[in-house]
Amino acid sequence: MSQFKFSVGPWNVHTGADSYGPETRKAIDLETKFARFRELGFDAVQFHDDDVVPNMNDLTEEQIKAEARKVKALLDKYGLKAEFVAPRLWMDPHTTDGGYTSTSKEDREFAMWRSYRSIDIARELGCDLIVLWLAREGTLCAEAKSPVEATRQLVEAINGMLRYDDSIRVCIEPKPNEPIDRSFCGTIGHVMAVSAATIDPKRVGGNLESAHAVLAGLDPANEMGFALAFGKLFTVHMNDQNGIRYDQDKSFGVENLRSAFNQVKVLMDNGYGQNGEYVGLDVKAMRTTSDEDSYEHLKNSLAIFKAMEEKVKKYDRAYADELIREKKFEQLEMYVMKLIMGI
Ligand code: XUL
Ligand code: MN
Repeated sequence: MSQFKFSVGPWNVHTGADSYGPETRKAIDLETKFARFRELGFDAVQFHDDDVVPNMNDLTEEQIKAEARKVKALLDKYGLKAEFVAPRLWMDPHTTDGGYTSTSKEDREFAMWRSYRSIDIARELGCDLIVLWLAREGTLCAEAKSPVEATRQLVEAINGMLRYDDSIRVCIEPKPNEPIDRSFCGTIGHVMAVSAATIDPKRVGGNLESAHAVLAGLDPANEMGFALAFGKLFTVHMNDQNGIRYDQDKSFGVENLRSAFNQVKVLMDNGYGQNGEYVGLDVKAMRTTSDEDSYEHLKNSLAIFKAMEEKVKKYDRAYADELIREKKFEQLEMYVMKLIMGI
C-alpha cells in the first residue's frame, strides 16, 4: 500500500510520433484513458488547457467553461480528480518565440489570454493549480531577448494570474533547455527566486521533473529538497533520464535506482503529500511499444515507485545515523546499495 496519491497526464499515453518519424500506435480517446488510469490506481489527471478544450482559441470564454464542464463530468464518472491545468503555449502559432517573454506584445497578450482561460478551466475541473512549463521562454538566438527584461516579464505574467484569481496557485516546471536553447528559468532555484519576487510568494511554487533536473546536470532529489525547504514543492513529475541529452521521460527508476530511492526518500522524509500533493508521472512509452502495451510504462513506473517506498520504509535510520555520526560514509553507501539490491 502506498501512502501517496498518484496523477498522470493524457499525453503520457501517446502515439509514439517523434521529431523523426510518424505515429507507431493508434490514438486513444480521453474517456478510454480515464478508465484505464483509474484501473491502474491513479487518483488524478493532469491536463494541458487544450487537452480539456481542444479548439479553445475559436471559442468564447463561456463556451470554454461549458466544454470544461463536460470533461469534469467524465472525471467524476471514473472517480478521478483534476490535479492541474497547464497552458500549452509552445504548440500555438501565436507563441513560436515564447509567450510571456515574447518580443511581440500581441503574443504576450495571447499568452495571458490562454493563462486566464487555463485558470477558468481549472476552476471548472475543481482544481486550484496552474503549471507553467516555460517551453519557449528563453532564446534560440542568444541576443534575441534581454534576460533581465524577460525575467521581469515572467514575474509580471505570474502576478497577472495571481490577481486574476485570488486563490489560484501557480507552479513553474523548470527545464534548462529543449525546445529552447537557453531557458530563463532552468532550475528549481530559479523558480524559488521568481516565486519570491511575485506579489504572493506562498501561491507560487515548483513542479520538479526528475529528467529536467538531470538535463540541468543536477540531482533530482536535491532539487526536490530545495523546494521542500521553502514549502514550495507543489507537485512532481517523476521519470528518468539517461544523462544530458534529449528529454527522454523514461519510466521512473529505470536508469538510476539509487536516484529513484533518494527521490522517494526525500518526499517521504519531508511530509510530501500531506497537504494533498500528488506524485505525478511524466513518462513516455518507447516508440517501439505496441498498442496493447500502451500503458505498460505507467504500470512499471508505479511499481518501481512503490517498491522504492518499501525500501525507504526498511531504511534503518538509527543505524544510518550512527554511521553518519562516525562519518563512516563508505559503510553508509554500501548499506544503501545492499538495501536497494536486496542482498
Ligand atoms: C516537457 C514536459 C511537459 C510538461 C507538461 O518536458 O515535461 O510534458 O510536463 O506540459
Ligand atoms: Mn513534465
